[in-house]
Amino acid sequence: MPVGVEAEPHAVEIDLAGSALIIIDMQRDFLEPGGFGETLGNDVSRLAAAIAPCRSVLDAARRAGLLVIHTREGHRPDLSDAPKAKIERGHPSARIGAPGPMGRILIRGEPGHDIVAELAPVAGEPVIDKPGKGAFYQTDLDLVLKNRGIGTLLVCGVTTEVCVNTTVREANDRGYRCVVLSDCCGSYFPEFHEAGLAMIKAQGGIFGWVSSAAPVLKALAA
Ligand code: C5J
Repeated sequence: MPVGVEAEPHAVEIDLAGSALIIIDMQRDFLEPGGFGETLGNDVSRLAAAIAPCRSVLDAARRAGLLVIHTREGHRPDLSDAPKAKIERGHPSARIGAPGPMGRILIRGEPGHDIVAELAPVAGEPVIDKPGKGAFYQTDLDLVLKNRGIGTLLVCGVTTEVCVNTTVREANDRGYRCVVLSDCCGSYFPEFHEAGLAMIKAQGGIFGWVSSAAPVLKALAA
């Protein structure tokens, strides 16, 4: 039985049985000092506001029996899946693979690659390790979703204009309906957060819908 969720550019009907919550890259490397985000010169404290709303939606999704998927951006320890162009980009204080206070920067298995404690995955929740910004690129996410009959994604995570937007665009092209929860996303740049959300819901919802935690919590409790 579909439930209505207040959203922009207009309310959206969601079939909970065919919906999944996907939490993008809520990793220590992006949210805590000493990780990838900080090496790029960002104020990582700006992302902390997304944790509590994400946690509320995560708890509600678990209670409602929704499929919950977590993603992590990162690379193999030998960097064989890290494009040279990505490693050499810009002038970070430490490059991908270099040692840092949370282990090697953006490397799988290091403490910085972990999802923050508040949102840690539990048994049975798929964790998708991705080498790129989009969660579909070089991963089995599409297969996991198809096998579970998922057509709608409730999308949370960081950063709004980078990995959240890239994943939503990839999902939209693959036929998924995406509802992005504004207060469950975050950016180092408040103006990019707003622009990232605006681009999704513009033109009648060209990439999907934008809602927030409260209407989704209401729908999940229904
Ligand atoms: C970035 C991400 N910003 N998860 N990654 O490099 O958005």
